[in-house]
Amino acid sequence: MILLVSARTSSLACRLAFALSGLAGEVKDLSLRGGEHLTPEMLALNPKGQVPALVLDSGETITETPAILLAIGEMAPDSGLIPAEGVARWQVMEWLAWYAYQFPRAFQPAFRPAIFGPPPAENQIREGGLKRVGEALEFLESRLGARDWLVGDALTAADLSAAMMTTFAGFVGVAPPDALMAHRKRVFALPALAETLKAEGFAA
Ligand SMILES: N[C@@H](CCC(=O)N[C@@H](CS)C(=O)NCC(=O)O)C(=O)O
Repeated sequence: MILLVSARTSSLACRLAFALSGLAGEVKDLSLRGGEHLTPEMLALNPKGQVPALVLDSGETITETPAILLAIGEMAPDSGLIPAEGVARWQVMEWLAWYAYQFPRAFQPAFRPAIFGPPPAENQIREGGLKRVGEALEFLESRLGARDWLVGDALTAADLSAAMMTTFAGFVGVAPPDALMAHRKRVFALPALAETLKAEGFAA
């Protein structure tokens, strides 16, 4: 199994999940700037030309963060990343669907306003994105409350996508609320993540 990623991009949550899962396989870190995700070999594995992508031993490729997190969680049931059944499982899926909707609509205009409109509109587009980043963080904070984890009393895949949003907020200059910083610290402190976080360029 191979997980295709690129450091400090939206493949982070899947990379963290892979590290926590203990699954055997390779993590391949591609340079997006260098176009390594767009070579014929990589496009054959993932015609979307994006990371993350999970190439299974069968040769099939799974893309899209929620689907990859679900696959990793189900292949490693003891990790607790995806609860086995019931309300907790549905709530984790709810968070992953929320992430998949909110992340691009908030962060893409914040990071790359030019793809949404001509130069005169860029600042307004960026501002709109930054506002939505702030709103998404506030919502996350309100649902986390005083708890350690978003669903139940242990870490799930929902916490990884949330920690990624907190991290990316910092990249675009939006200060996350204290509770989310503490939540991300909790995630990043997991010993099983140390090597991955180092490879992603996050200080220990
Ligand atoms: N919906 C996808 C989005 C993945 C995505 O946007 N990947 C970006 C990195 S942040 C990418 O690979 N971009 C390559 C490119 O645009 O050439 C997911 O959630 O997995």
